[in-house]
Amino acid sequence: MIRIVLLASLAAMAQDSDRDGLSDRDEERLIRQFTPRFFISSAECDRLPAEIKPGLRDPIVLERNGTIYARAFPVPRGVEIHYYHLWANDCGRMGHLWDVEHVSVLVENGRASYWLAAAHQDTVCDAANAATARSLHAETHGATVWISRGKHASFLSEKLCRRGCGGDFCDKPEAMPVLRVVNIGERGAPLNGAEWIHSTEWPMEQKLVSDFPDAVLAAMPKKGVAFLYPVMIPGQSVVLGFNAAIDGVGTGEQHTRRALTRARRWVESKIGAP
Ligand SMILES: [Ca+2]
Ligand SMILES: [Ca+2]
Repeated sequence: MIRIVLLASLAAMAQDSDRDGLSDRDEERLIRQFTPRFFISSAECDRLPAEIKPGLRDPIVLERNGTIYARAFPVPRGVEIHYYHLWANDCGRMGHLWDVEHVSVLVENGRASYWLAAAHQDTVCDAANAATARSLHAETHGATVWISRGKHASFLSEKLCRRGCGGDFCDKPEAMPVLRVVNIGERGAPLNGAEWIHSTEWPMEQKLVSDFPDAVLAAMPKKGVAFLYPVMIPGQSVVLGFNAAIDGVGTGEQHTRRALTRARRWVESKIGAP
């Protein structure tokens, strides 16, 4: 009997429900250990990240209650963890339904090595910012992340929170309560009812890729927090002058994707493709 119980508990420890090679137990431990500390504006117009109704193909908001969704998966250098804050509305200027935002961390040998905060991802205003975990003093626990009011871009430094084409503000920051962190599993095996990761109503599925390919690691700042694609900044300074590009995010999709592709090709020509 004892042996049967022991084998059962060992099997539970090794269980890998989302079939990515990382046990449920390790995923849960790492997700909990590295959950960031989020700050939002006290004037935030969409209140808190949303809890999404489980088990449905398309997202439906259950409540705006500070639920964070996470994903942990093995990569050649260790384990990558994504923390998604899903907002029912982008309520900045020219807002829109659904706002899928995230922060990532690369964990190597049990310690965080790099943090990356996505901001206006895949738009001309892309302000992805990154840092070594050491420079953030966040090697063994979550980094501090500022979320811009209404637009919900993520920043690893409060000071950088104005560069997403001038539409980001991290004013009157206050600690955001996190109700729970839910593991969404993987693309082929969603967990906890996260079938909505495949929905075409929001850009969730395309974010289920690694944020730390070799080209990104090569562009990482040695010290402090920096924008990951400095090539974007000259273009952003132009649109910052008109203070309007942020309004076009999500509407001029073809244009922004072409611009992003051109910019990424430039980066890759300098530092090598991923
Ligand atoms: Ca797993
Ligand atoms: Ca996983």
